[in-house]
Amino acid sequence: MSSRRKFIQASVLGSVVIAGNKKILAQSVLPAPVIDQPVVVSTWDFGKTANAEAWKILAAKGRALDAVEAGVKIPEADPSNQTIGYGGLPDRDGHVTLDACIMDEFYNCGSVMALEHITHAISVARLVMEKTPHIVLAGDGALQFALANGFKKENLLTPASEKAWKEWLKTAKYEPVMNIENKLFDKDHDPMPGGPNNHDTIGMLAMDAKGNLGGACTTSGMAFKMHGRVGDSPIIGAGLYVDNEVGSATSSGVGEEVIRIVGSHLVVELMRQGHSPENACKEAVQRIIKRNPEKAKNIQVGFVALNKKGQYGAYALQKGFTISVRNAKEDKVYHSKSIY
Ligand code: SD4
Repeated sequence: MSSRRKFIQASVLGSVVIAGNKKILAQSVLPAPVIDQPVVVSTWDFGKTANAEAWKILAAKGRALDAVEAGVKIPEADPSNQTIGYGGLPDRDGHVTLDACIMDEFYNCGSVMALEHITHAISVARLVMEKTPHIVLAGDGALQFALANGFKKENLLTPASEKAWKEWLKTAKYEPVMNIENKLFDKDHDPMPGGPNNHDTIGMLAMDAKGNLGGACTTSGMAFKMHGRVGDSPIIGAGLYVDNEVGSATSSGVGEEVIRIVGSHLVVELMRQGHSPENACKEAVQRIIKRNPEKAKNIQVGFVALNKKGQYGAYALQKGFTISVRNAKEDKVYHSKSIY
């Protein structure tokens, strides 16, 4: 509990002693967290199936942290998703390297960077959080840790991703293709059937029945990146941030631009100042534009945020960013607003 909260609660208690009236206590305490209102939000339309898995835990009054881990494991194991986990597109040297992080309601967090050969990077990140005195393990050290904890070494490069890499090698031009309108989405911003599968990272935020928050983020990162490149997704504060007093945020898109502004932490701090989740995401996106307006026109970055009242919102640089939402009332994919 923060010292400010302790102070407020102590003050409230003091006023009860002075007033001797229980009614005053009921009117004066901080608003109670929303209870029995679990919700999960995640990046992109494939977040819908991930949300369904998370929802099983949330609906059974489970913990947000467990829900987000279970949720993002779905796309991690899906070979048709070429930007997350098994079947992710490799780096320019042909290695599939994964980035992931997870954060709970107590500021506990864990992360793996440039992890190879393990599908469920998110579960390794959780073990880093729970079993080590550290927050981040990278590369070979992360793999060693995973193997020592019972994970099995796998080949994550599927024939489809290997084929795409060999095709890329013909030109070897590093030009990230983002989910920009007219490239992957039709005029109504719906994913084009049979279109190239270039969805990004899954970032997932949940609030459980107790009103506690948890978040997870996992990706194979930018396709054909330099070997060893790490994006925003496993960096606490950049690709994901959870503050159980305020809210949570996560991102998808060009990680370098998100790291520069410590994007997810920025979104949470803006919510602390009173911005709605959508406005907070918009401000963060505008910060990216301010730094380099020309560059911002040609890349995609999207943020999604969830506050302590269970309100969610999103904003992106480009059209085409979608978020998936599941709660007791809805199971939907929404198109995010965007600047361009
Ligand atoms: C990254 N934000 O590695 C992530 C994922 C991504 O295309 O952009 N994938 O920068």
